[in-house]
Parts: sequence; structure tokens; C-alpha cells
Amino acid sequence: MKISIIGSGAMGSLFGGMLSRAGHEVVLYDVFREHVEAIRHDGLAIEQAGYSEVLTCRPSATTDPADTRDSDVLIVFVKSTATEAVAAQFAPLAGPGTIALTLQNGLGNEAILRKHFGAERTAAGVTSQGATFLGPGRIRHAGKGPTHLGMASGSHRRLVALATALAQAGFETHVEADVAGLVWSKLVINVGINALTALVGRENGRLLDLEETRSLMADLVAEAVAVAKARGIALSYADPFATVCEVAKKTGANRSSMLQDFDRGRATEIDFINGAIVREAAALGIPVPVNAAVTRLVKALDRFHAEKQGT
Ligand code: KPL
Repeated sequence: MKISIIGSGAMGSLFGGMLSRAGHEVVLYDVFREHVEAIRHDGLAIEQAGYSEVLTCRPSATTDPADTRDSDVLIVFVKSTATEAVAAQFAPLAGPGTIALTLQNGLGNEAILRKHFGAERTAAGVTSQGATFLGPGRIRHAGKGPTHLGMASGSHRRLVALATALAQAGFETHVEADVAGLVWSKLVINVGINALTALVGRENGRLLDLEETRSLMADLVAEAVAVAKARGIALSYADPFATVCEVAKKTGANRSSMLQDFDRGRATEIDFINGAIVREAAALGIPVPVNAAVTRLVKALDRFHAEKQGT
């Protein structure tokens, strides 16, 4: 299989690197030239959390979109803020049977891919794998967990082949029928954790320490669940708040992806997380005041960070 990774940061490099070790033709695409050059020159080094062994893989790496032409699968791992641009750029290079798969955080990426690739060639999924970017050509595989993939329409043949390839690469992978349920179940977790950690500037686990942050988490999650229910979405867990608390505890030492965006002065995915709840709620006439306030606060800080960066 030819598998191209669009957005080869920590997670994209982890998936691409391990797939190439399993013998697949992998193209890692990224705009970060030093990372691409380091992989071309020395290979991609993957440190294993808790082990001294470092795996070195040799996928191809490129800054040229044309190198992804006629891939069997494109796995999109860019920040959600860049999905629209990359979908427009890569769709003309895809073949009639290419599948574009989003494994990104948030709600809205699948709809963007569908717009550019068509529903028959679009797939979505969620993963509990964790990876940290250590520097050009080097990442750490920080945590393992299952990956779930699904397609709302079209043939599942290539998706099943990808799931087999991922399993060969060491990733526990399941193909599911209910894609919306998968995406929303992950979304509710990100809604409860990401923006709050960014606003208070603390790791995930610290949200559980204070009544103020715990109750805000509970409100954010309850609003998101009300919207999911109104949309007829079946979440994959029975007690959403307990699940979000469990994830915050399990990933207690993590700086969430949104907090890391703040750390780097980079635009956040707020429009695809709490902002997506606000949009969906407005369409259904459901009040979500806490998500609305948190979205506005993060957007204001995004603007101030952009001002500081001069962008
Ligand atoms: O997905 C995450 C993120 O940071 O985006 C969580 C689950 C909150 C882990 O940090």
C-alpha cells in the first residue's frame, strides 16, 4: 500500500514511521523542512517511552505535495486549522480509489475532506496513541491505545486493508460502523479538557485538583452531551463526566494540545472543539453558555498571541 501522511508532526511521524517499518510504502509530507531533511538524511528515530531502545525507520519524507500522487490512503494529521488548505491542495493529486482519512482532534475535519474528496473517499477515526515531537527527525512514542476507523459511505475495502496494515505496524485498530459516535466520543473529552488547560496554563491532571476547574469541566461536558443527544449521537461510554475525569487523570502529566499551541503562540483548534459545540448548539437552539464563554476567551487569547507573533 502507498500511504501518505499529510502533516508529519509527532503523531503523523509515529504512524508513518511504524507503517514503513512494517514494509509499506510511506511518504511523510510536511512543510517543516528541517524535520524532512533530518529524516531523509538519518532516518526517523522513534524513542519508546520507558525503554532505552530507539527504533530507526526510513520512510520517504518530502515537502513536495506531488510525491503523494496516487496514494492508496492519505492520513491527515495537520492541525484542524490547516485542513481546508491541505484538502484543497491534495485532492487533485488523489486517485479515484484514494481514501482520505482524518485522525485529527475535533469536529469538522471529516466534513472538509468530504467536500474535497467526496463522501465515498472520506474516512474518519480517533486514536489513543500518544507521541511527542523531540526535534527534527526524532519523536517519542509516549503512550499506546486503540485506534478506531470508520467510513460513513463508500467501500470499506481500503479501510480494512489500512486497519490490517496498522495492526502489522503494532497499532491495535478496529473498523467501526458508527463514525459520528467515534468522533463525538473523542470530541466530548477534548471539550472538557483542552481549553481549560490552556486557559489555566496547567497539565490535564491539575483540572481535577480544584473545585472551580472541576465544575467548569462538568458544565462544558454536560452542554456537549446535551448537543450530542439532540443530534442522536450515541457516545461510546455511559458516564461522560466520569470518562473525561478518567482521561484527565490518565494523561495527568500531559500538556494538552491546546495548551501546547498556547505555549508556542500558535493558532488553536478552538473552532473545531468548544467552538464546534457552540455552532451545533446554535443550529439546534440549545443554550451552551459555558462553551460559548470559553470559546470567546480562547479566541481572544489566540488573537493576542498572533499579535505578539506579528501575524
Ligand atoms: O487529546 C488530547 C489533547 O491534548 O488534544 C487529550 C486527550 C486531552 C490528551 O492531552
